[in-house]
Amino acid sequence: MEIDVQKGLLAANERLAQENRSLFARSGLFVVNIMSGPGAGKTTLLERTCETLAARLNIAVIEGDLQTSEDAERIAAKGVHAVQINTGGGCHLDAKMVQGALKSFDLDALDLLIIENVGNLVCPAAFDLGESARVMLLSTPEGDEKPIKYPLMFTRSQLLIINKMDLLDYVDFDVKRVEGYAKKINPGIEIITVSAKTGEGMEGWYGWLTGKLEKKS
Ligand SMILES: Nc1nc2c(ncn2[C@@H]2O[C@H](COP(=O)(O)OP(=O)(O)OP(=O)(O)O)[C@@H](O)[C@H]2O)c(=O)[nH]1
Ligand SMILES: [Mg+2]
Repeated sequence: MEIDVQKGLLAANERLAQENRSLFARSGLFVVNIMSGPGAGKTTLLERTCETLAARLNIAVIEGDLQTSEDAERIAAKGVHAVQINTGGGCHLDAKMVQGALKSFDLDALDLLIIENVGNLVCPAAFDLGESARVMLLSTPEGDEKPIKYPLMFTRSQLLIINKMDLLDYVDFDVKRVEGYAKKINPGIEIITVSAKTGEGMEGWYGWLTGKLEKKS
């Protein structure tokens, strides 16, 4: 019975995700869903991304959080239009919440929409939002065994960004080990290493993003 309810929920979400996907396609918009555990550095990465790319790309951001509008305020401070969705305790965004937030944007005028999902290593991976690509962030203090403990998120992502590389000397985190685990779970996954704090490696992320945008146009 419980399984049926879960299946029904996911099927209803999938229908709305397809509606979102059609809307995005009609506007030629590239949409990225960024997922990670709490505090891996999603908003920091997006702040720096907005600082660097907003001059040449029309970017908007949807921020998902349990409560507070702190993350949307951090993005708005960079001059980028950001809308906060509060899930009221829910551990992930769903396609309906995103559909509601889309009313705040002129999709035709945008080049890139980035959705920061709720910080959680499990739930967000199960819910399609209609995005063009899923990106997962794993930060070095979280530990290098995460791909085998939380495989779904690694399976569902096209890109893994390993963040907080500036802390590598202080934590037990073997980048090669993570790469090995992640590729075993998802052979097609691309992997880049960055520090959203110092800016190290961020060109790799910008290159990935702009490559996807060019392919789309
Ligand atoms: N040392 C270091 N700290 C970082 C880096 N990126 C983010 N942080 C710090 O990590 C903490 C969490 O960063 P956020 O960007 O808020 O993380 P988040 O994933 O958006 O967090 P939630 O939205 O709560 O899930 C902050 O104190 C950041 O300054 C990094 O590359 N290196
Ligand atoms: Mg955040």
